[in-house]
Amino acid sequence: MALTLMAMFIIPAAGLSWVSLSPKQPVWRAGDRGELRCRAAGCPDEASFSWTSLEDKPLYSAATSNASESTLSFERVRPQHENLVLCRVTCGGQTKQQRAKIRVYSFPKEPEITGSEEMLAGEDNTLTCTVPDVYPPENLRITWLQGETVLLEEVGKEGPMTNVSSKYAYHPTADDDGTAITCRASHDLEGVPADQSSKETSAILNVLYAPEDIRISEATVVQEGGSFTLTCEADGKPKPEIQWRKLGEGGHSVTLGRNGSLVVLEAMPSHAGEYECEMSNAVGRKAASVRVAVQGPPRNTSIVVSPGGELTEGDRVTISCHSQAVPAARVVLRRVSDPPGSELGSSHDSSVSVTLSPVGPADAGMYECEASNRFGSQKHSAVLHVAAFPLEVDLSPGDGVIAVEMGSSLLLSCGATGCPNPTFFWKSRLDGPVRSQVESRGALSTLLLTPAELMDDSAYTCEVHCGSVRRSRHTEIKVFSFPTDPVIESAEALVEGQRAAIRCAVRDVFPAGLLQIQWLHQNGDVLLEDGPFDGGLRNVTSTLSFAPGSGDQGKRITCRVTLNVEAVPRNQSEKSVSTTINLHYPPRNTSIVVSPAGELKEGDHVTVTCVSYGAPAGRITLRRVSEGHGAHLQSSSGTSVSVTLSPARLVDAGLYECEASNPYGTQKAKTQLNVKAPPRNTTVEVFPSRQVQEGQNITICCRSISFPPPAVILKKMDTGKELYSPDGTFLLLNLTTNDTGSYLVNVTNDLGYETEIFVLQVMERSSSPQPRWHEFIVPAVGLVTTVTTASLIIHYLRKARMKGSYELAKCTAGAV
Ligand SMILES: *[C@@H]1O[C@H](CO)[C@@H](O)[C@H](O)[C@H]1NC(C)=O
Ligand SMILES: *[C@@H]1O[C@H](CO)[C@@H](O)[C@H](O)[C@H]1NC(C)=O
Ligand SMILES: *[C@@H]1O[C@H](CO)[C@@H](O)[C@H](O)[C@H]1NC(C)=O
Ligand SMILES: *[C@@H]1O[C@H](CO)[C@@H](O)[C@H](O)[C@H]1NC(C)=O
Ligand SMILES: *[C@@H]1O[C@H](CO)[C@@H](O)[C@H](O)[C@H]1NC(C)=O
Ligand SMILES: *[C@@H]1O[C@H](CO)[C@@H](O)[C@H](O)[C@H]1NC(C)=O
Ligand SMILES: *[C@@H]1O[C@H](CO)[C@@H](O)[C@H](O)[C@H]1NC(C)=O
Ligand SMILES: *[C@@H]1O[C@H](CO)[C@@H](O)[C@H](O)[C@H]1NC(C)=O
Ligand SMILES: *[C@@H]1O[C@H](CO)[C@@H](O)[C@H](O)[C@H]1NC(C)=O
Ligand SMILES: CC(=O)N[C@H]1CO[C@H](CO)[C@@H](O)[C@@H]1O
Ligand SMILES: CC(=O)N[C@H]1CO[C@H](CO)[C@@H](O)[C@@H]1O
Ligand SMILES: CC(=O)N[C@H]1CO[C@H](CO)[C@@H](O)[C@@H]1O
Repeated sequence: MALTLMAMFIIPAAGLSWVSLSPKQPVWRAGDRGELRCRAAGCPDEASFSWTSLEDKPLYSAATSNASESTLSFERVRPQHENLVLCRVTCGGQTKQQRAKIRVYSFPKEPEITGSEEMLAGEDNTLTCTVPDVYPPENLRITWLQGETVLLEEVGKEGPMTNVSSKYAYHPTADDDGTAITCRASHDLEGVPADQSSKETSAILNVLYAPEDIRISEATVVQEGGSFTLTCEADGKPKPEIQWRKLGEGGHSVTLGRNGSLVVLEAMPSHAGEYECEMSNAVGRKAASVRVAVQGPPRNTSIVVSPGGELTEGDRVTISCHSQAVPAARVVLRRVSDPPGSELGSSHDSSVSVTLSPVGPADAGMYECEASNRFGSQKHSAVLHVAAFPLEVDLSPGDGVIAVEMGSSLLLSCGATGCPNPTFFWKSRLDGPVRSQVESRGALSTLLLTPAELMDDSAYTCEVHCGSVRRSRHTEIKVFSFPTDPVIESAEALVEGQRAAIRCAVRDVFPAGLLQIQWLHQNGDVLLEDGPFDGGLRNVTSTLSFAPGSGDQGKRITCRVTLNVEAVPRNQSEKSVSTTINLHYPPRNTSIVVSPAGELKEGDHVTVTCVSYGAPAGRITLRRVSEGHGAHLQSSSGTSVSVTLSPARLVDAGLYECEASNPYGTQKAKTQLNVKAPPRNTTVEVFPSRQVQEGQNITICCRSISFPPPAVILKKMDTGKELYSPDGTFLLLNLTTNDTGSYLVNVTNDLGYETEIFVLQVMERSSSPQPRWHEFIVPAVGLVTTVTTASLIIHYLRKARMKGSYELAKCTAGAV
């Protein structure tokens, strides 16, 4: 639009000679008043003025004009007033124009430095330099200077009016304190007057730092009662505060004053010590110390026994003496009872200690410490109590006499209590070395006697040494030998009434002189006391001469052997052996016993026993005697023999005989054994024949097996007539025909009966010839057996199956 307007008005005109605009390139300071004057020359009339902003913003001002000039004024110039301004003059149709470029700057105040007021030494401190209300900021240059040295240069950033600032990191030292730093600001916009273009400010650096470089007075030595002053100073900002304290032994501090100097007018021993001066300010603290020695006579001299209390021998004890003295005292530690001039220890530095290890009762007593320096001396004493070792010795087996069987082992244990490190010594009676094995370990020592021998028979002493203490225990060892039980030996057999010797022997006895042998009868009688015997190790025998009576049979005789050695337990010191009197005599009371007793029947079971009493038992024989012949049944050595009949048979009947014999004699016993049986196997024989002629005689033989012997009855069956025969033989004389008929033979004993029937035929006398013998004899053969008892006869009748095997005994025709 403006350009369009311009084109419209650039037309040559007459009358208006020129237009001036001044100033053409004003540089105004913000806040000042500024004006542009536009004048027209050559205009006859009243010229017309117009002001136009050529930049895209208002003019922010109004013009005042008269006929020849116009004034555009800015009461208070501001940056927004910057513009390219056009003044157009119109005069009589003629228009002319001029342009002016308005520039504004602002740089009203000196730079301002902050951050220098409280700087910390040794750290980065930020210093800030601020230039307020600068325009245009890009024309402002800030320069940090220290003396002539440029530390930093910075230029502002383009923009509206602003406060331009620069930060500078400063790392000061204590030395920088009080020095100046300058911030220079220069505005290099063209047109800014020289006296306006540069401003600067200086600031004094205030650097804070911890106390340093302490200066403290030197170590002080003062005599008691004198005065001393301690001084202390140090650099530091802010000014350090001073605090004095005395360092106590336990680290306790005593504040004495807050003054640079510490004055003590009258020094006491308690003033001695280390004094610390502490300097402190807000930034930090620092301390230094100084020793003060107060010279004087030794003080607080003390003797200390450690550990305290009652000491036991062998302990380790330290006796120390300390004195407080300046100058250092010579301290001497001695035992009061020692000769003058002797000392246990001494030193020149106020302290001495002596260690007694191990301490003994001899070390007990009063100890004294004397500390001395040129100002005086001081003594202190302490008593040392030392108890001897509470040594106890125990010997096991205990005190007294110990009996040890030869060949066995004995362990003597010697124990020590109340002693940390005992030494053991074993001695035998003659103070000689001990043969046996000694083993000592710690608090125990053992003496092993193995195997115990006669030479070990001695007294033994276990002596224990423990420091100053010696204790011993004794024991006496008696070796004995009594290994076996006695043995009774009899050379010959004891025979009633005959005197005989019985020996009791005991082997390897020691000491035989203490051996006692006693012979005792079961009834309590002491038969013999034997002993003492010859000493030494012996085989001992005692002989008892003894005539046994019948009443001694089976009684016991005891040989009691006693070894009267002290301390041998009774079950080892007394041994005995017994023997039973066993008298010898011939067999006695020999008898036969049949069991079960009473009547014996065939088929029963029966035992026949023969018992005999003899010593020694000898031999016993049982036999059966029948018809003069002895049948051996059983024999054995011992007191009895028996046979069992199972079952008993008739043939077992007979006389039984028992014979017992030993070297002293023989005895017999007999008994009859009967076996009962009812009649059986009855046979009847008629001689000469069952067919006879009238007038002849016949013999009837009845045989039967039976015991007891039967009664035989012959009965004629038709008439009932009976004949009795005790022996089974009937003699019938002068037979008649009437005798013809059947006959019954009844054989009876108390166990039963058996019958037999036969027929007899009596023929009338005739001339017919007699039958021949052999016809009758051949079919029957009789056998008669006589059993032992003479008065009774058993008819043992058997039908022979074999001709000629048996003999015809009693019942012969001729004998009838
Ligand atoms: C216009 O004003 C200026 C100053 O204000 C003065 O010097 C000048 O004479 C005036 N011109 C006329 C024609 O009045
Ligand atoms: C410039 O600094 C002055 C103080 O010096 C302050 O009042 C003003 O607000 C600052 N101006 C700007 C733009 O920061
Ligand atoms: C210390 O304090 C005493 C009195 O309190 C004063 O007389 C003296 O001058 C002080 N010394 C110093 C170094 O300040
Ligand atoms: C020395 O002894 C005195 C009293 O006898 C005592 O007050 C003082 O504290 C002792 N000193 C030390 C350092 O023990
Ligand atoms: C005792 O007798 C036995 C043999 O019977 C023999 O070996 C032993 O040596 C004897 N003892 C003594 C001490 O004579
Ligand atoms: C003796 O008797 C004691 C107990 O009284 C027993 O311990 C020991 O074994 C016995 N000794 C013999 C050899 O019998
Ligand atoms: C032996 O017989 C006798 C009588 O002769 C008698 O006194 C004694 O007791 C019998 N002995 C025995 C063991 O039967
Ligand atoms: C045989 O004799 C006995 C006793 O004498 C009798 O009891 C029995 O009856 C007789 N037997 C006969 C068959 O007669
Ligand atoms: C009778 O005797 C015979 C032999 O002589 C014998 O064989 C038979 O057993 C006997 N009879 C009785 C009952 O004993
Ligand atoms: C024939 C016969 O021998 N008769 C005798 C029988 O017995 C008597 C008496 O013993 C004798 O006298 C007979 O001669
Ligand atoms: C010896 C005897 O007595 N004989 C007599 C046998 O019997 C006859 C008749 O019975 C007698 O006449 C005998 O005298
Ligand atoms: C010889 C004899 O005595 N004969 C006698 C047999 O028996 C008859 C009758 O019983 C007698 O009359 C006989 O005399």
